Amino acid sequence: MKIKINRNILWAETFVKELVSCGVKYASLSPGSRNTPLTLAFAYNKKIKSFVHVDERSSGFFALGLAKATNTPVAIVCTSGTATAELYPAIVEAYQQRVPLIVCTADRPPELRGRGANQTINQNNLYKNHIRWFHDPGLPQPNIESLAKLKEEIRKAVTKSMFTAKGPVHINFPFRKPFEPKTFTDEVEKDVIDFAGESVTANFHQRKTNTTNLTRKSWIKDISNLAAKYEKGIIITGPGHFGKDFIEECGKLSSTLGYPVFADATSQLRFGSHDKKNIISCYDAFLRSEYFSKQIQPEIIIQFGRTITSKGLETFLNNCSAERYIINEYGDWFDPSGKAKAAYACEPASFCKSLNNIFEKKKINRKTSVWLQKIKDAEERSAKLKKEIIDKSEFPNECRIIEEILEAAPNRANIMLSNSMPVRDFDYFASAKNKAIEVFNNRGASGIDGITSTALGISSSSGKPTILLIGDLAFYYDLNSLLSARKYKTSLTIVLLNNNGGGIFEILPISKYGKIFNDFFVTPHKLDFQAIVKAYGGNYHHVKGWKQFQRLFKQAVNQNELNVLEIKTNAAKSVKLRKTFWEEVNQNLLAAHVI
Ligand SMILES: Cc1ncc(C[n+]2csc(CCOP(=O)(O)OP(=O)(O)O)c2C)c(N)n1
Ligand SMILES: [Mg+2]
Repeated sequence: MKIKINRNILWAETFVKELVSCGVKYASLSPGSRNTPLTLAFAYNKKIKSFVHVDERSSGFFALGLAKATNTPVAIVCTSGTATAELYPAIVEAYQQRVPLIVCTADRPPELRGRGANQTINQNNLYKNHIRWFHDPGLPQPNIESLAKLKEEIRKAVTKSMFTAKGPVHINFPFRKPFEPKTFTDEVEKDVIDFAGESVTANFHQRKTNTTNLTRKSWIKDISNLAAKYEKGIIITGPGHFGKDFIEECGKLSSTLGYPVFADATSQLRFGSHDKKNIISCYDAFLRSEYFSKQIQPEIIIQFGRTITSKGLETFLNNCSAERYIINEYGDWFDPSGKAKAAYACEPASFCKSLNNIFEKKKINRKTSVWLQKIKDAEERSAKLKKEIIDKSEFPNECRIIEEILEAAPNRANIMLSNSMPVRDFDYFASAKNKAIEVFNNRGASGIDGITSTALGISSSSGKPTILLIGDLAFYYDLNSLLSARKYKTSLTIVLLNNNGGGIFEILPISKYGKIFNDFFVTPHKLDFQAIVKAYGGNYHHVKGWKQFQRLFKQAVNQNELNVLEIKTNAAKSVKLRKTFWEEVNQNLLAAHVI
């Protein structure tokens, strides 16, 4: 018996079912006509949670947030034309940070391309410089062979985006009208429909790395020999979503070798209940002291995670002759200084474990080295000064807010840090805490676009209280995202630092250029954020003191609503406060002759 079908619908449904069987749980969609088959297939599939955003740019970043928080591939769907280009910023960020996204763009059929058809652009491998894989399955074909091929390509897409080429992948779907389910294009045998509905439960469990094999690798042996020889070593943990395994093994390695761990505030190592005795969080401040940094000359540096946030550490690495090795799952080269010896592809926890095994056998244990003590001493001095300066600082400023947030944040909260000063200030001022706080950022390409959307995506999939620390321009940039906060009643506490423009530029030499500087760089706007937030149905508070902040913040994070706590700051005053901190650290280290 033959059954009437619409081939586009059958194709799209097969696609979505296969995604679900591969473990995809979330999708972010935007409206349009050409993507009708895909949209319907997602909308009718109850095993996938679909969010709808009018603005594709916001949709892309929202999906990025969903994928970051769940570490699973998230589908994005949009129509043809400029809509596809709106996704580009989020794709770039996902590419740079290796966040798994399955980007699905709808396209015109081949006969309508390149001849002025409406809403038609060249979508062939559109994101080619920032995508891990591209596929165009061609027009839908309602036969078992073509459907089988489609399913295979979907499994490939998910495997690549999650494991073998982790990051965003792009599938461009051409569709020829009609799109609606009841407009039939074909009659097919029942076995075609049955085949389309069957799903192969692919084995997409986390890859297991074989540590015994690793110890046989010559480069692991080389690094272990160097570490056994050198007493002066540093472990750097850059931005990354390191889990328990790594934190434990890295702590053990640090302890065995007597190497301090310079932990970026977005590496997850500053927060949690693990042993933090060798975790150093004030390195940015003490390395800015020329006097101190000149005398700290490590022989070896082992670096995990992406490029570090700290300028002080970056300058130090530029001038440092230590043998530096970069270790991450894909061997990505995170080294703006160009001085690293090598970048090796290895899962960081397995790497540490292999070294720990080697050192256990060799009975190496230098827990209390003079080297480690020197660095810990500088850390203690800097931390003490930091506390003193922050405690006596006047309201408002952009430095103290970091500790205020950490103090008031509930255990197991997420904190998303906007680019520009928030992520930097967090790195300078966040001290280690036992609270299990997970830190997120968009430092892949460091855009100030899509930050709120990303935070909303994180909140929507993590189910944890989520906090966003953001400047006024970045907040303005992504106001469109607030519509989805209202629609989905997303819980998000936004701490908005409003210095009326780009405060970051105050630290640049261009800041001496008066009106031109103000008009072309700072770009003040005098926006009334209260009116804007209210228009989107959010709760708004103008914060006028630290005590009030604590009260409002605690109330907001428990509310399951959109809350914006605005603090009106002065960028120049905050610049002065940061400089005071760095100068006092320098003076203290000079006076103490700690070396
Ligand atoms: C998409 C994008 N456009 C421009 C920039 C350049 N940029 C970096 S920081 C910044 C100003 C950000 O201002 P705000 O969010 O208010 O933070 P503040 O500097 O005041 O801390 C700009 C325009 C960027 N990083 N990304
Ligand atoms: Mg600003």
